[in-house]
Amino acid sequence: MDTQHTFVMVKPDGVKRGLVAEVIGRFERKGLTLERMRMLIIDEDLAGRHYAEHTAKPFFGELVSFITSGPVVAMEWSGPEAVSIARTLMGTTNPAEAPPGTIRGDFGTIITENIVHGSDSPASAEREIQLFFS
Ligand code: 3AN
Repeated sequence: MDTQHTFVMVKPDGVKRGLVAEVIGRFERKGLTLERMRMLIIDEDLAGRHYAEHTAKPFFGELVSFITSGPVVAMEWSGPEAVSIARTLMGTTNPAEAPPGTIRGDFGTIITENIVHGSDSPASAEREIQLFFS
């Protein structure tokens, strides 16, 4: 199985609630490898580029103001099927529907504040890793 790389980010709500170690621990225990990690505050320009595919969505403004509202922890993880494994560990986008045992299912309630971001494809992962680590 080929090694994949993926981009995962603990969002401002996850950092504020002290869930950084919890998120990292789940990825480590699953068997993925932490390659790079960086704490930063996202500015509007980076937020717009990261969420470029959502520009036209009605929730875009809310998305940008939330993701720029406090520090985030950006990470690159690697491993076999890392992109889909990360998405499985996170749970579905809406925490109200994410099953228990997933990060969003265990810790979230509302869709805007869903604790983590994870790339949805290897192509997105490459783009997002570039955006945050170069
Ligand atoms: P995911 O993060 O699971 O890949 P996307 O890419 O569809 O989900 O959405 C990106 C982010 O936009 C989500 N993490 C969530 O915070 C926010 N979002 C998605 N849908 C909505 C919505 N209907 N209302 C408010 N925020 C939303």
